[in-house]
Amino acid sequence: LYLVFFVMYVPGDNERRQKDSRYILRISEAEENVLPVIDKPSDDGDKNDKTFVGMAKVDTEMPELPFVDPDSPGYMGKGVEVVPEQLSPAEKKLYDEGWKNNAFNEYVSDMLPLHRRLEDPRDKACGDIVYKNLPDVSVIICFTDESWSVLLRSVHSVIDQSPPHILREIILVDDFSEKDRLKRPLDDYMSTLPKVKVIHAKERLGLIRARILGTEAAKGTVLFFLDSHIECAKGWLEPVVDLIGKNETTVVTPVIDIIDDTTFAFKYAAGKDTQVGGFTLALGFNWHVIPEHELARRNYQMHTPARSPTMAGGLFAISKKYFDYLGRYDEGFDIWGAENLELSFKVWMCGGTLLSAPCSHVGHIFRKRAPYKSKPGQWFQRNNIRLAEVWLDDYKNYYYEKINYDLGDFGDISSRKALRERLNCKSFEWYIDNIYPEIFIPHRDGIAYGEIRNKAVPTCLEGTHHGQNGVPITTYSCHGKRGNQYWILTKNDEVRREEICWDHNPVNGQVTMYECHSHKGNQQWKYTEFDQLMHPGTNYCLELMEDNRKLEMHPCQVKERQQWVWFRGTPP
Ligand code: UD2
Ligand code: MN
Repeated sequence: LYLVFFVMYVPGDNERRQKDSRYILRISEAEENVLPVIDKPSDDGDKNDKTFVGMAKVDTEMPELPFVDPDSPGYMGKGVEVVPEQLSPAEKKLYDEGWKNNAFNEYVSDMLPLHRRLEDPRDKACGDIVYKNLPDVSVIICFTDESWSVLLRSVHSVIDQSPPHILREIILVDDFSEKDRLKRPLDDYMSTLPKVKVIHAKERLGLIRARILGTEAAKGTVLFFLDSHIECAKGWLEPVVDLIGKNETTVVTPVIDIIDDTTFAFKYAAGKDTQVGGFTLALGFNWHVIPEHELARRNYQMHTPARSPTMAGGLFAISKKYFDYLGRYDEGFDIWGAENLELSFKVWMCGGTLLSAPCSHVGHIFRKRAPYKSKPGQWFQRNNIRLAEVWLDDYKNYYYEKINYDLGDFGDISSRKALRERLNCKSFEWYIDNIYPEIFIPHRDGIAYGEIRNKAVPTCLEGTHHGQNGVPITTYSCHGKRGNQYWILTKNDEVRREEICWDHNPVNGQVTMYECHSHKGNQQWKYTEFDQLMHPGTNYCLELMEDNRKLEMHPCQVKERQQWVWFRGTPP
């Protein structure tokens, strides 16, 4: 394919031709499994390069979609409300079992057509872009005991929404499911779809090793990994594959929209194409708004691919050759977790680029709990320790402190360390400084640490979040145990704990706990020379009311009820 690419290359200006043909030649000369050194900087995909005519002849023909009744439930991505109290006892039983087995509403999924139609979620500008660098793709979907209707809808949505000449195959890796339906009946069903192959693992591999098994069978130039509870929207494939076609060391994620776990409404999370992946030093993945420097680099165009420090993990594409070069995943990772950060760190530290393609949308069912039998705590922590040991350098200590240095037996990591050495990857510090400078690092970014005590009454400010934005802060007797009374005042004028910040609600004046957005505004706080906690947006200060419990925002005055002191001030 690269050879075709080379032959069909139409020269642009001289200098560029020289650079690019050298790059292409090196790739075509490459030995198996050894990626050539690519001295061309990673393509950020912001130039819509018209000098390429592409690798394969562009055939924009799409498969003909089967008829779907506009009156069918969930049509155009609409949600379906089912009131369990109104179901017959037999149906209610199905409804409950659906939730129990899947941690989403399988009962509703079973009502929806397998080829349901969705709205086109993309930014208008996306529809006009012509993608020309389109190598063929192996889609890899791993699953364990997935819901039948959800799995089938995932597979059909891939086939229905992909140009056939790009989609080479879909590899379904059954990670040792117990449900009988996912054995013979699944094989029979899929045998009617020529591009779909099913591989049954002989033991439970966990999603990480299951993906590796799928990779080994894959024949496409690009691997596109998907979870088994997704729906692809119109035009999902080309914007992603094109970026890899242009540069083999670019790894790309689609925008992940939300399929509601209860109603199956497809929600084009408008905010999601303004966000990229981040993480905390406690090794939690999170989303964060695209920082100003990146908005500027993209000329404030929302349809331009955005650099993303990390990926959520489930939905992304990578060149097969590059995935092999990067050592795929740590095969010592069990069941679930940490592989998304491992690959993200590796891509950036070892010379690649991770981009989010705003014109590509795939919906995913986000669950509130994992449906797996064993406890996530055990394997997840062990995976994280392996990750920290190999990639985090001294930064690993933040995570280790969090788990009280309880490292246990995390197995042999020498081959992973050797990989990092062999690929000559940069330091974690380089990654933080250059790729994710927005990350919150307590000792670097804090000014004051500890509990916040009122001067009039020895009561402390307390706040919880637990995944819920907008919970007001309260007061409680000081307990001196950090926890929910531990606060950090930052150089960026925030009062925060990890990723949660004080947020001033303009409607009722309450101070609430909210995910930090780092854009000041309602999360900006000044600690004044009179020890007041002042919100510059309103010029009001936090005051302890006469009942010694309630908190309110009031015009600033120098009085003890508006004075607060930071105690026991050490960084975490
Ligand atoms: C997210 C990712 C997921 C993975 C995980 C961290 C998204 C949308 N999802 O969690 O892909 O990166 O973070 O590891 O970014 N599975 C198996 N064998 C197992 C366990 C799971 O095959 O032992 C399958 C499972 O059926 C599913 C996929 O792996 O298709 C991901 O699992 P998940 O949906 O529970 O993970 P999720 O979305 O919570
Ligand atoms: Mn998932």
